[in-house]
Amino acid sequence: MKIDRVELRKIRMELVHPFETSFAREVARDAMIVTVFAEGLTGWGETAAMAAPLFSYETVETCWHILHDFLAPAIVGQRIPDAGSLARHTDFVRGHPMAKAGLEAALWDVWAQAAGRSLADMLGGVRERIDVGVSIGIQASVDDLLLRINMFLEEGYRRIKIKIKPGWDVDVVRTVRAHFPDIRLQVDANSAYSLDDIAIFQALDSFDLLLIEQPLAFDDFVDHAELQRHVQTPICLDETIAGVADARAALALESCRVINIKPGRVGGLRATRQIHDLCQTAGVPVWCGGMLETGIGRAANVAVASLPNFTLPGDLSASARYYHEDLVAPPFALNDDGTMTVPTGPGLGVTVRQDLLEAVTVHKEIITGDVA
Ligand code: OSB
Ligand code: MG
Repeated sequence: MKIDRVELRKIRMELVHPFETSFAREVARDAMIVTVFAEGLTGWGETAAMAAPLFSYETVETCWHILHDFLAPAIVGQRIPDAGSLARHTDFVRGHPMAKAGLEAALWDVWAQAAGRSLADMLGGVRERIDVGVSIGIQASVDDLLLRINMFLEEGYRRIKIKIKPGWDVDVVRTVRAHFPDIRLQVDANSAYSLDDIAIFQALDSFDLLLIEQPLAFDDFVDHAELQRHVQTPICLDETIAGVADARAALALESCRVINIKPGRVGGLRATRQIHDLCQTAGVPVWCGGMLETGIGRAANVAVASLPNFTLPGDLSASARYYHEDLVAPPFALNDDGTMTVPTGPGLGVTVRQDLLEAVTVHKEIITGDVA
């Protein structure tokens, strides 16, 4: 595929409900959308970085810088038939996996459309419907949290994840478990604790949690391995796994027993597949995390979640759980059995609502490769 031009845009989408983690309270999602034009086809990608460097060092502005000044100019005018060739054009940039993943996603959409195949099919997906869960932020009170869990269970979600932080952990989980003894439940600390808190995680062992996500530092492998040796519940890494090398390190050091793969965090769909395969060989289950993506990023995540070793429910909720109106048609929705259907049309398998996209666009530029 010869790349004709790349369009970059920053968007801002208001969230239906504020989303609070141990690191921030978000009322809107700032993100970048990448559009690749190649041989008459149009492909779409989304970057996972947020406005501030609180989840990882990348931000919307660093993604803009890296995409605008380095990655897009490196591929415009080039023939790029697959993800391996793309990597040869973009590997010169050290790090910045979120910027790389946004561009790679748009190219995967183009490659899949050119092949007349769905993205899920191109990636090796094996499921028509996926199990999904919902990630619930920190609430003003435990009663509010119980109400929200109840609402999502009634909507059909079959796995609940709650965010924890010091002061909002063991007692909250105990109360949730008392009200909902049988639900599939897991927690996410977003790096809010240290090894001094081992007793908190040992206390969580009594609540039959599926996993404890990213309890310790965002860049740590060693302390997570130590913690895993002292708790029964599987530790799951999110922030720590920013690429294939990190997954190899985590497996070698036994830093976790589960990995949350976010394509946008690990550098893209090729890296996602590599990590998926490494984990499958190691007998480590994976699941697809989320970064409050719009339907564009969500479509790629849903495709990924259809791969064989994605055996735990993903943080892949319906469009309406995040946004009043999503950027794609049809929006993502739950089936009656609480699953989500993997699109089967060519590429992402959903249509981008360009009128709506324009309305949420804050800034855009086209990189043509012509010298200005
Ligand atoms: O840690 O998994 C996380 C959202 C933004 C940043 C980090 C995380 C999250 C979520 C929400 O938990 C997942 C989703 O529903 O998209
Ligand atoms: Mg997480």
